[in-house]
Amino acid sequence: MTNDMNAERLKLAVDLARRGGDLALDYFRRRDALVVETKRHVTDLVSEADREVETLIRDALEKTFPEDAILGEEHGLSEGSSGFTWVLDPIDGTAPYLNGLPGWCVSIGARDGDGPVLGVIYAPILDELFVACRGQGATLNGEPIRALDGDLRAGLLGIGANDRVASDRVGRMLTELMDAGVGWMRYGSGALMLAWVAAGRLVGYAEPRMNAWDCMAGYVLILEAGGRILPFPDGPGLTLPAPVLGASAGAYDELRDICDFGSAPDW
Ligand code: 2AM
Ligand code: CA
Repeated sequence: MTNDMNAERLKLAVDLARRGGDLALDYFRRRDALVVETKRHVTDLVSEADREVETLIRDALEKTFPEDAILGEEHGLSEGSSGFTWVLDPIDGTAPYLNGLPGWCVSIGARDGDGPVLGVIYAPILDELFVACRGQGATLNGEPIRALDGDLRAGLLGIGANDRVASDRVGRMLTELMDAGVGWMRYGSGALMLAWVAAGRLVGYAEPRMNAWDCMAGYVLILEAGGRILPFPDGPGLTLPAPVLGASAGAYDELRDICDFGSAPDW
C-alpha cells in the first residue's frame, strides 16, 4: 500500500470515528429509550446504538474502499481483495455505555499484509481522539504521546476479564500480579485502556480473551507510542477470541511472564 492510500484511509477513519462517536453520544443521552439485549451475560450487551454506529462506519468504508475487507463486532466479516482489513468496534465498552458510565469509545483499526497499520480511538464523553499510523507515531488530540518508561510498577496496570474465562485462572493472574507489587484497575473498555497505555496513563493492559475488534486500533497506538504487544492471530484466527496484552517496553516481558497467556492458547 502506498503512503498516499494510508493517508486517505487514516483521514476517513478519523472522520468516521468522530461521526460514529457523535451518533453514539446522541443515543447515550437518550439511552433510556434503547432496547437493551443481553447477549449472554450482564457484561455482554448490545443495543440499536451499537448496530447503527457500525452501519454508519461500514457504509462509508465500503463506498470509499470497496476492495477492503471489514470485520466488525456487530455485522461480522465482509471479504475483500485489497489485502487491507478494517477491524472495528462501534462501541467498545457497551456495558458501561448502557449503564450511563463514561468509559466507552469507538475503535477503528486496520491491518494489512505487514500487520497492524491504522488505529483510531475516539472517546466522545472525554472528547479524546487517539490516532496512530504505522511509522508515523501516535497522537492524542493532535499532540504526540508515548508509553511510560520504567517497569511494571511504574504505573497502573489495566486488567480485563469476562465470564468466558475460568474464574480460577483470572484469580490466579490477579494474585500473581498483586504478589509482584503491581497496582491494577479494571474499566469497561479494553480498547480505551489500550489507548491509555499508549498515552502513558497505564503501564500496560492484559485480558485473557478478547476479540480483534477490541484491540486492533489500540495495538497500533501502543506500537507507535514505543510500547510492545502480544500479536493477535491473523488469517482465520482474526475472527476468533485470543489473549490480548500490550505494555510499555520496560514492563512487557514481566507482564507476559506473569499472565502466562502463551501456555493457554485455547482460552
Ligand atoms: P464490548 O464492550 O465491545 O463488548 C472489557 O473487559 C472488554 O471485554 C471490552 O472491550 C468488551 O467489549 C469486551 N467483552 C465484553 N464481553 C466479552 C465477552 N463475552 N468476550 C470477549 N470480550 C468481551
Ligand atoms: Ca462492542
